[in-house]
Amino acid sequence: MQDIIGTEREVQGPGWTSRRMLLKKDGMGFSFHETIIPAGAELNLWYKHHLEAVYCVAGNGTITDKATGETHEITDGTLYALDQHDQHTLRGGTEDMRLICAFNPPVTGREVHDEDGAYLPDTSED
Ligand code: 9YT
Repeated sequence: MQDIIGTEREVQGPGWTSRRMLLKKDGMGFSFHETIIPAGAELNLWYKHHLEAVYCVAGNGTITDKATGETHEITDGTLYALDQHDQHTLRGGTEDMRLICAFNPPVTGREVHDEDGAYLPDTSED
């Protein structure tokens, strides 16, 4: 992780910082990230083109499933899996939340969140 901080593999947006440990170009078939959600942040996300599993290893927060309105607490040891391209809201809690995330298909590192909080599908060859 020390090798990634401060490089192009560390990416920041409003309410998140993400360190991409594995990207598409690393050839694993998935991408693998550490994402920090600061206390009190709110993110509206929708990975329309990706499946995502997220495991919390520190801090706390919540996730709300926009389809059902259900909110789940997230703390050290919580896993959530977005297998339905679920629209969701992620909220930081009282302490910065540290999340380990895997994406299938892998993120290339060039995506930007669109107006829905989605990443566009990857059409690149590398
Ligand atoms: C928590 C979450 O959705 N993390 C996704 C990874 C992050 N947005 C990134 O690396 O782009």
